[in-house]
Amino acid sequence: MLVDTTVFITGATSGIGRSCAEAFARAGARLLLCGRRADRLAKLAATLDTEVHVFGLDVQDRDAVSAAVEGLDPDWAGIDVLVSNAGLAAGLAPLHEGDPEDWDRMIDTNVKGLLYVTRAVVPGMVTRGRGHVINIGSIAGHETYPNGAVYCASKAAVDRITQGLRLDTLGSGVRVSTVDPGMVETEFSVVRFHGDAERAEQVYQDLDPLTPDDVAEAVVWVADRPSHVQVAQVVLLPSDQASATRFARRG
Ligand code: NDP
Ligand code: 8X3
Repeated sequence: MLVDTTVFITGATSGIGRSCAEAFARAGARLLLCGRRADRLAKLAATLDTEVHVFGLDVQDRDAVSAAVEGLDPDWAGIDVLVSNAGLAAGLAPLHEGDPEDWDRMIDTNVKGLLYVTRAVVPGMVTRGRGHVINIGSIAGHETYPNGAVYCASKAAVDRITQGLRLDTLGSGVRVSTVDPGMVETEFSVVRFHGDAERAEQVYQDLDPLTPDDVAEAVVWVADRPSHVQVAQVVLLPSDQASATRFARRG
């Protein structure tokens, strides 16, 4: 059912977004891919056996987001599926000691960036009477963990925005879903720890985290349900994780 559908994935240069691009390409979809590191997108596109259009985009830049979507060639403008994946954690610190620059990056990307992309893409879906928005939330949107208040708040916001969009588009033919993973081994922790790869590696030590391909498989499954089926939410955890804070480590 995904053959020849147009799928727009934000944050496709790495991790879950990149795996989603590969999985949707295997399912026969045509892909619009963005992220800030445009060089990586060009390399990825060359490996995908489908029609791909890539463009550099910082989702924090509201004007750039609307210009990018409005400027799409008519052949690409009919977006069927939006995967709002671009996001990050920055820092892991008690709230009263946190760096406001980190807070700004998380809120500007995970919350405001997702809103800007939603605002740019969804009106076209409503006009066409069909479309599917799949937001990438997190277990962190369901529970707060120590030192992660702002990241968790940003993902709780994604959950509420998803619910709100589902209510506001009810009856329009647009479906709205979230896929909320637990721990996935990607560049996420390197980014969170500002490039400290050694510290990032410790996050995934002595347990089996999800892979970005595991999450992509769930996203494609959500997108591939018959049109009368709307998967509201998928919470996907590694078997070694029971909640945002409880892990089975075999150290
Ligand atoms: P990665 O760091 O591997 O990938 C993040 C992606 O987001 C990159 O492609 C990055 O591209 C893009 N991105 C970040 N900021 C921006 C921006 N301002 N504009 C455009 N693109 C941006 O991490 P993940 O794959 O793990 O993260 C993807 C999503 O999954 C995030 O929303 C994250 O919160 C969520 N998530 C991750 C989990 C995990 O354990 N890894 C668990 C639950 C949810 P570029 O830097 O090139 O712009
Ligand atoms: C990212 C995973 O471990 O920070 O959402 O909850 S975690």
